[in-house]
Amino acid sequence: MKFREIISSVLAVVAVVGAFAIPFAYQKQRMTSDHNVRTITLTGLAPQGIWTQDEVNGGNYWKAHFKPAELNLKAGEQIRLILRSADVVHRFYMPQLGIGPIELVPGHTEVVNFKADKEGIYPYYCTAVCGDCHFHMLNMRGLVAIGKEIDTKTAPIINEPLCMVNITSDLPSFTDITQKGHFLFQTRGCVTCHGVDGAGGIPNFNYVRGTVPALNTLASKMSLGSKDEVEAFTKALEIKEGPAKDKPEPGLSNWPLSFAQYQSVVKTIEGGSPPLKADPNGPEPPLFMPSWKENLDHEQINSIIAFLISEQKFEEHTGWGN
Ligand SMILES: [Cu+2]
Repeated sequence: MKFREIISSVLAVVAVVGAFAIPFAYQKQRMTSDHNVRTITLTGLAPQGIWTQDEVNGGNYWKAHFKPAELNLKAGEQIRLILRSADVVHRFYMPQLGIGPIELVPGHTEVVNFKADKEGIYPYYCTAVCGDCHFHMLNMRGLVAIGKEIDTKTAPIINEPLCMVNITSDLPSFTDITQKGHFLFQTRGCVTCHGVDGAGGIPNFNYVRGTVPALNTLASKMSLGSKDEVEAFTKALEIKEGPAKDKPEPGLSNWPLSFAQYQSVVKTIEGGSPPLKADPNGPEPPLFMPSWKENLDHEQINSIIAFLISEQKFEEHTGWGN
């Protein structure tokens, strides 16, 4: 055999063996690494406003009531997170672990690989306003626990069935504007971020103020200094057209200022406002004030403002010098 023939035979053997052995070795390596990877599938569901690990398909989507995901991970686990949407566009965001925001289009799958090496409990959210139920679990919030157990008793879960109320057709009639405002505050989702009765205190990661602002001191921000002034401003809110700059309400000490502040509150509710970052180079805070102008009309906004100013606590004056 000539030298050249020997070389070409050797090469042929190498090629044949390689063609079988290399994919096999690759497969083997994949199998061993897959073995240590835990795969978790999370599906975003608009009608419940939750993420679920349940299998969601065309057959069970409308019938089933899915269980919110419970993610308890072992410290050090390698995770393969498969993200899906069952219906509309959701946006998955877990800022503390640096995952997302990832847009989830129905029919597509997104995969995120990460190592669960940071012990703690981390929230994740949907940051796309995906439907009426979006807000009711604090913007589709779920929790990932790494090396810890989630205490379901203390984990704040917002009253989920509230979002099932069809707001437009089920809106009860109210004679009292403050009560109507309270109902809207509870059912339209304001409560999930701004807290019960607007008391605030919901953490917002990398937000300059740390927690979502309280709204129960709105009256003093609107320069309403007493219960009487709140009542007077409420009268202006009760008028169908709402307060007007050139129609000062009697009994208010500083109508121009109160009116200007009122206008700025309306502007924020209608247009939304982006949250300021604490660390400018850090991730976007997950909770933000969206624009409500598509979901709340002017009278509804005025009734929410009436409710919020009624929540202000004023110091009692007894008239005896204290
Ligand atoms: Cu959403």
